[in-house]
Amino acid sequence: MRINQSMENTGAEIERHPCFNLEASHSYGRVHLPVAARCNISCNYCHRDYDCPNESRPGVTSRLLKPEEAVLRIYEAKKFFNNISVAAVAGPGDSLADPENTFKTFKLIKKEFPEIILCMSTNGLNLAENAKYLDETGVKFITVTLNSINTKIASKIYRYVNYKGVIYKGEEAAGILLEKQLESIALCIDNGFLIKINTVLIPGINDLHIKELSKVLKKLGVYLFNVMPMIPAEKSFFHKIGIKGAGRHDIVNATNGLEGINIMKHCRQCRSDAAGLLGNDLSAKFNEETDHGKEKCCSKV
Ligand code: CLF
Ligand code: SF4
Repeated sequence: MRINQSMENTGAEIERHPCFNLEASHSYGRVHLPVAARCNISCNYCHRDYDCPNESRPGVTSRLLKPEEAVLRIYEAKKFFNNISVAAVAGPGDSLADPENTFKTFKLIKKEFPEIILCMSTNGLNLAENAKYLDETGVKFITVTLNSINTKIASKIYRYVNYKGVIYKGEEAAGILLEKQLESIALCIDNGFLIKINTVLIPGINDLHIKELSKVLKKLGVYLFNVMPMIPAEKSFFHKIGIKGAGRHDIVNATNGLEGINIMKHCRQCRSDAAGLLGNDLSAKFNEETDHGKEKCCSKV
């Protein structure tokens, strides 16, 4: 199925995307807009009092923004750092679990800041069914968190998957999630989206699986592969049973020698309300000075 209308400028936009391009990260910044509260799966390293650890550092509660407040957030961020090239929705839940706010936010930003690149991260469960709307909205850069292509391994990572209102568990849940992830990655790549894969490295669970995973991603035509260390959120299942987070050395060991795929090495595991340069998060600064977000993130699915 061909869905895309407007991918011809993606190449030029990479030059201004701080995550997809290391060079750009030195001078261009991004703003994360925490408008997506809910999640449709349950990762064992996550606790829903905290930001989504797939694209943010756990242990920091966020304030949710309404789409209109998200636009104001960009104006505020620009006061501190003007060279904002990317606006993204990266949680604190999943961007597409309840996509209304995410799409409304993107539409408002496109109108107010047509030059800003739109970016989004998701667990991929609802991506295929939303790909057409993302394309129409002008989103070209998408991150999918894919932790395993083996349902046995994946069943140790996810407590449940809520697909279209039905709760699945165990390998059945892992199978549904994986099928939707692979379907949506292939669909998006076929239609010109630039896809980055985030994989959360979990010692003893998927750390020996990265090479196999990278081969599948290469075949699919993924643009960038980002293996990030798991930081178990306090009160998460992994935290409770004592599974330790991964360190930088685990990432180096797991990604060393991978061939045929670009490896991201400059990820900062940003908060879902991060702003500015990747290496210099401004969110704390303007969170103190402004108070557009009133609702605290503590949204259970
Ligand atoms: Fe945000 Fe992610 Fe878009 Fe970047 S972050 S949604 S691609 S604009 Fe970047 Fe932050 Fe790493 Fe993400 S450094 S956590 S990779
Ligand atoms: Fe938590 Fe993110 Fe997993 Fe949802 S996708 S359960 S918010 S880590």
